[in-house]
Amino acid sequence: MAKRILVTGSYGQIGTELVDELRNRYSGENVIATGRKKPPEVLTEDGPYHRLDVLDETQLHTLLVELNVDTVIHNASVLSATGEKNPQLAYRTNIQGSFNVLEATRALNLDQVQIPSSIAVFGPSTPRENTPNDTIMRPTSMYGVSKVAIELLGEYYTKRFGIDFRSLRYPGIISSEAMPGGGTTDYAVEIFYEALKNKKYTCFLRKDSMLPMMYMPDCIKCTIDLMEAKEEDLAHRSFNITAMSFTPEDIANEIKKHIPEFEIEYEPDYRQDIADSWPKSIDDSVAREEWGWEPEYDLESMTKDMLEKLSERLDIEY
Ligand code: AKB
Repeated sequence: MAKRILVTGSYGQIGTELVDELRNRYSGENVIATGRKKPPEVLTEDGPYHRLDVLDETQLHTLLVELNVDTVIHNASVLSATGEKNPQLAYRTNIQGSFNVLEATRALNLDQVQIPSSIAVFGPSTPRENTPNDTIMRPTSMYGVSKVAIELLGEYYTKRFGIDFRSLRYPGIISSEAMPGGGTTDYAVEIFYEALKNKKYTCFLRKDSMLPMMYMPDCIKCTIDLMEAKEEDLAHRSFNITAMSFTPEDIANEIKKHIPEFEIEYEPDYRQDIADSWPKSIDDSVAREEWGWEPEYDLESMTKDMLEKLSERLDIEY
């Protein structure tokens, strides 16, 4: 049966490419892009776009009913760095917004809801290497606190009301289309733009800050694979996922293989504290076992592809 999928945060870093791939698979009219702003043209070309503020419960319920939606992917979120600057905004957008989406899923008896989580659910007391799926979650950032709340609320709603809630703990996502906004891992995208445009980059993290990362094609794949997984195969509802781990120095060295004159400097700011509280590497064996997760890109293949795609889009040779 064809799904009717509503995506919030559809013009964000993940939303833009997710909507495009979902429309390829489920046809344009079955994938409803939403957001609070006027959308970029690409989101209105092949399917519907509706303005939606998930903090407005009436508007949310009305849209879900009128458009006959059965699945929601709720991507709208304030990320870690913005969340530290404005914790109140992160609380409202992430916790209240997700609560409204869970409540709508329950009240309207929708088939499934997927709300992203993050490696930010972990904190300084979590084992930082090969962090297991089920371990200590005591984050010290507002973003992390909001993501733990989302996971726990979603799992509570599944147990208490029988809704089908699913969640992926995204690592840093690297992409060549929409820019990320307000995250701690954003450096891993900015570095490519600066390498191509200016051949140098000043990184806001220390050179040895190791973090888990993933290239966008793998991010889209795991999001859709989890959505399509059979519910009876899932013993968990929230999953660690990763594809690679690297430091700013590692990625700079990889870029230098293609752009030898590229230079990097390090000026750590407040985002360093956030990065220092997160895992260096992630154990995603639970996702591999329960729904067959397997990433395709590593640091080398991601860097090569990013530079090719971005240089074409920006029309800069290297
Ligand atoms: C961020 O840096 O805030 C996000 C994340 C890891 O969830 N990219």
